[in-house]
Amino acid sequence: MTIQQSLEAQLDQLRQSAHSAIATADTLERLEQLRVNYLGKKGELSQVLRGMGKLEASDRPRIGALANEVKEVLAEELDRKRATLQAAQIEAQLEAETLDVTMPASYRPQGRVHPLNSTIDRALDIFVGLGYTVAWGPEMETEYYNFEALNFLADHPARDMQDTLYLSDGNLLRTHTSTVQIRYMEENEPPIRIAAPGRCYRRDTVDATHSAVFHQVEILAVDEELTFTDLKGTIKVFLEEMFGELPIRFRASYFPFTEPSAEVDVQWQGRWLEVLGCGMVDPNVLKAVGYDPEIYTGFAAGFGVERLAMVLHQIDDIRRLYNSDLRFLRQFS
Ligand code: 2NL
Repeated sequence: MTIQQSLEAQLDQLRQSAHSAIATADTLERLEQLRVNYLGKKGELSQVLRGMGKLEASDRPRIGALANEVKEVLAEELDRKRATLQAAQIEAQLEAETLDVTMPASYRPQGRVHPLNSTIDRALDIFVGLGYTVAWGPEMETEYYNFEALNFLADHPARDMQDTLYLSDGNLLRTHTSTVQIRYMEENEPPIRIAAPGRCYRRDTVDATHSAVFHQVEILAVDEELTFTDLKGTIKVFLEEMFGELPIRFRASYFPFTEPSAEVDVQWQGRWLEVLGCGMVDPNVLKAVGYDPEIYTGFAAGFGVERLAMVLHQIDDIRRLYNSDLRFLRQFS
């Protein structure tokens, strides 16, 4: 066999083995390895061509052309195979990243507004509709804001350690949201109309109708020439919006911070039920915040949110409102 024939045979052999290796390559890495092995600088084709030095000069063009043809054919096969493998790779990636929109969603229970909050919200909506502004204040208070400014005498029983939660530093947990109204009056001149909702505390033994933590909404209006009639009209509108049209009655009562004072009952499902307290702001309270009681008068009212929610929803035990039993709470929307 001549050198020329031997080279031709080698090139043919190279082409065939490369062809089947390329056909069976199943990764891009493997394909690149084949390219380097067959067509790279130190690859098999280069090694065959090194043998061309021994050829007659007249035979070189033929073998050269043949070598070029093998190189081009293999390069083209490599390109085609690379394109196929790349497409398959993208296809596999898309397959792996597919979102299954039919998969069941994770369960997220729907929350509801707590009956205490919905009662507060309803009351505030009514007062905001009447032109009142909602005011907030701290739950930890001083004796001054909780008692003195509200005309409680120094020896009033409510100030007793028996009834009020005092903190070791001499502060206390507010027993009503009147504190918010005192603070508001200190900062604002009449006319004012405010509603003060919030959490209150008292030192009490818990039973079906008492809780050491409870909520209150108080309202306060101060202006020139406000009378008890304005108070009665406001309370009537509020109770009618809260309960619907129903009989109401005012009974004379006593609070340190109002004079005169009254308690209000509604006739609800055949029985008279007390739902709030109210009165004309005591002149001593107006003086304490720097308002002139010769110019201004005011009326105020307060109610316990728990009691109102219990009446509205026929709840028999206040502790249900604090148990966080979802079977109970889910009944209210
Ligand atoms: C009740 C009675 C009431 C007030 C609260 C008040 C506030 C100021 C001045 C005067 Cl700053 N009065 N608030 C007045 C009358 C009654 O609440 O039974 N609450 C549960």
